[in-house]
Amino acid sequence: MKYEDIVGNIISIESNISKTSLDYKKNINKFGKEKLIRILENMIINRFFDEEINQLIKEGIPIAQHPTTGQEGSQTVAFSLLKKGDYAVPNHRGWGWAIGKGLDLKKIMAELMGKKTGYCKGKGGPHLADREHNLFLRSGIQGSYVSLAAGIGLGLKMQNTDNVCLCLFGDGSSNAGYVHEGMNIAATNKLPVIFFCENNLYALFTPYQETTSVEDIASRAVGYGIPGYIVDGMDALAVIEVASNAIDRARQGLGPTLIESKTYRYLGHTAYDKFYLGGYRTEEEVEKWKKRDPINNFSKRLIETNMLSSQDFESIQERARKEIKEAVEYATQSNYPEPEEYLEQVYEKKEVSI
Ligand SMILES: Cc1ncc(C[n+]2csc(CCOP(=O)(O)OP(=O)(O)O)c2C)c(N)n1
Ligand SMILES: [Mg+2]
Repeated sequence: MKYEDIVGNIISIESNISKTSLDYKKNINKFGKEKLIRILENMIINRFFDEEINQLIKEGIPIAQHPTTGQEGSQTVAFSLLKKGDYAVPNHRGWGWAIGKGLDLKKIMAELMGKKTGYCKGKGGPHLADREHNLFLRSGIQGSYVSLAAGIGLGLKMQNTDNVCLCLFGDGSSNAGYVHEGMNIAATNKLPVIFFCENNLYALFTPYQETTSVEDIASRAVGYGIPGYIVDGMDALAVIEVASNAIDRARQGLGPTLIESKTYRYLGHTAYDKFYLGGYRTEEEVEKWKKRDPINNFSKRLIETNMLSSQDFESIQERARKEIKEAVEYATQSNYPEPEEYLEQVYEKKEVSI
């Protein structure tokens, strides 16, 4: 605001909220059968992959797992919209970002089991990364990756490409200091970054209201001067619409968008969380969210509009189960790295003159 406008006045600042209702039929036609079915496939693979890992853990195979079950309409969908050259910056929650970005299930599973056939030769475990798909590493420092995404965005802008960077973070992590730094830098420099916040109402065992002062994280976009959207994360079609627009905007050099996807994890914070049902959340609350299941919702809409038949839906599920079984076999049969290989890829070998 210009100084002259302030003199003699008190200025109040308000953010306006507007609602646009979704035209499902129009959107289904706009995005087309092939794309929508591929996204549904990813969501189903993600759900079964989670189930399989939970089962492996029960059988005594140690895998660090933060289940995505319930959130497939959210992160899995958003990452499925990226091109191969786009950058993906994930958080700790689940594998929807890896599956959406098109990584190979066999190599994901091998990495999670610490095998040398995995994406990081078994040394990353859940901290997956892959150069070929421009999947940045899954960091353990909550929120830090938001400023890393801004750095990637700056790199992309300097390279003058039309690739974008999609960054995932949770409601709890949204309160870390470097989230503000990253968003401010991205907004100021119009960097091609999409900030995708999954608000699943809990950070570990703490309800959202106890950690966050605002009702909607998306409202913070106003403070950065960028567009902010709240979207139903249980509704794949709504996420496709909002995330596609934000990706297009970033590709066109118009800068970042903050998306808050309201979603819910059906299971615990990790596979070892024993309190997620009836502990820090009521069974009624969990059941209420399950009624809006993202896979049921999306497949129903596709069947209603004749994009998908019930038989096709069955065969997608069969294929997903088969692929996951093959991934487990591949990972189980693969070897662990040799002791002498553990320090490889840690330091670069270089001649130095002193
Ligand atoms: C800087 C930092 N603080 C604390 C933790 C411990 N921690 C791991 S997951 C988590 C909760 C994250 O919650 P949220 O961002 O809402 O994501 P969600 O797990 O709900 O997907 C916390 C606090 C951490 N990993 N890093
Ligand atoms: Mg959360």
